[in-house]
Amino acid sequence: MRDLDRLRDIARQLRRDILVMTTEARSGHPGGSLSAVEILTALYFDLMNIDPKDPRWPERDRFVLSKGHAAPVLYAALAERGFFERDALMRLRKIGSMLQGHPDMLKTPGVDASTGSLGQGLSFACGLALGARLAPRSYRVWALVGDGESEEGQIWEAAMFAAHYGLDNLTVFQDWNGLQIDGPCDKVLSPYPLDEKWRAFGWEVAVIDGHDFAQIFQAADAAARTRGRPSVIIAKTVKGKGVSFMENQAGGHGKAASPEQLAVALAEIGGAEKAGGAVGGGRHYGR
Ligand SMILES: Cc1ncc(C[n+]2csc(CCOP(=O)(O)OP(=O)(O)O)c2C)c(N)n1
Repeated sequence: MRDLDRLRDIARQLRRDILVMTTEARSGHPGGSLSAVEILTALYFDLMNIDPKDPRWPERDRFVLSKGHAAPVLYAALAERGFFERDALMRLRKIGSMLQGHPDMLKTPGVDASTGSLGQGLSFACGLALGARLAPRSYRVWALVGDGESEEGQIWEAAMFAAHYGLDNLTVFQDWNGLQIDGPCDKVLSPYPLDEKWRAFGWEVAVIDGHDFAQIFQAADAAARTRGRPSVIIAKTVKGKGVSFMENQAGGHGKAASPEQLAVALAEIGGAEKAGGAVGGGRHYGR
């Protein structure tokens, strides 16, 4: 039996950490991180077979953050899961820090793929999934792809590849928040309708509310049972979810909250400053 209340508490903590670390860095991408919080919480605190004490365990499930600019949500999940100390979050985007603006698999424990150049991560995930079959190993591969990212042609080449090789150990979440850097995806270069496209490419498709844990688990469990083809879970989300002045705002794509805005945002998110945690850096944001 899954404890969804516990997962909601973790999600709240990840949201707080995303906001605090980006404000501290004075840069980064809170909106596209906040939209994916429930997906990463479900992955790192339930779905994935991982061991924080052994980040390079060969049998571990792999996760590829194909929309690499959402690094803050990945770092928040990894810290909360125990891959590294929470203090590290406060060095996001600092020179020499292991937490760079985009994930670096050579620097950060728990990061399986270096990403940030949109469109490439799904191909990397396909390679990992095919590699599991050839090794053979029983791990699953998970990826998170943006809807704006899906305007990249390479996403669809990877989609074709995964279906051609019947990569049923690959599950993709697509963060359907409707926005990308310059505005609504359907105005910039429409990737819609997403479900019909994936189906046409030979994928098993589910469409869910990406903030609803019950729906995430139902779709992920169904994907794990699917044989002979890869699965995509198209997750309807809200960019900036949880913070009134960040929700559905394309303008804030790569903009951190000011310290004053942060206090308001943390009050809206709720929860408490983490005891003993360095997030807040002794500055006690949001009190
Ligand atoms: C190849 C490449 N082109 C452009 C960019 C700049 N860029 C960063 S984020 C972004 C928008 C991505 O939209 P989406 O995937 O929907 O992300 P989300 O809205 O969920 O944050 C763009 C164009 C990039 N990182 N890589």
